[in-house]
Amino acid sequence: RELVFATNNQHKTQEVRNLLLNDYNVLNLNDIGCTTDIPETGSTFAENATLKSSYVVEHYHMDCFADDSGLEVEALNQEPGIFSARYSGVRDDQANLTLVLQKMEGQTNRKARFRTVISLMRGGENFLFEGIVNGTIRETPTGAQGFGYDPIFVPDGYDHSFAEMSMEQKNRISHRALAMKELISFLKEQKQV
Ligand code: ITT
Repeated sequence: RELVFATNNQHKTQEVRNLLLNDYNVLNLNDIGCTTDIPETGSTFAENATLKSSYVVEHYHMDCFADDSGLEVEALNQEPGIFSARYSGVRDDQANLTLVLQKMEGQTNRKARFRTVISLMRGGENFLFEGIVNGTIRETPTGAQGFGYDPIFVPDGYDHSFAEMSMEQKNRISHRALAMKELISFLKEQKQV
């Protein structure tokens, strides 16, 4: 069975493929020949996830799901939030992460969370799933795995940043994994109907 995941992000694709391994063959935008950078003009994760999933339904007539996610830092009024991919003005993980660290200099409240909202378009209906992981922002980046803000995010209850964890470890606790868990149980439930 195949499931379309409306993303251009290779890291997201890998994480999600790993989670759906036994159930679905996951096709991303590249795999279905879509080279558009789908405009994310919404003001919430849910709106942006829905814009991405709806684009595929409209142009490719395929059911699909999309993930919109980001880092919310308490001391920065929940920024970068929906602007996570281009916080520094450009799509550059290193520059974005550096900007967060700069803004957090001298800040004692280091609480943050990662949030993912997934929009699943099925038979013209939109279903939303959310995953959140709480943690703190490191003073300096550590680790080389993962992507985005992983080197500066330490999930609560752990001493290591997401970038110091294997994909399997991150997939046991991450915001994306939690949202995917909801999506997977929804898909399983639906099959019984
Ligand atoms: P698609 O829209 O094509 O899926 P994207 O990278 O543009 O890919 P988003 O619009 O959802 O994805 O932006 C999310 C940004 O938030 C992403 O570029 C990272 O900088 C950050 N981010 C999201 N999930 C993350 C994770 O698990 N670890 C680290 N950073 C993450």
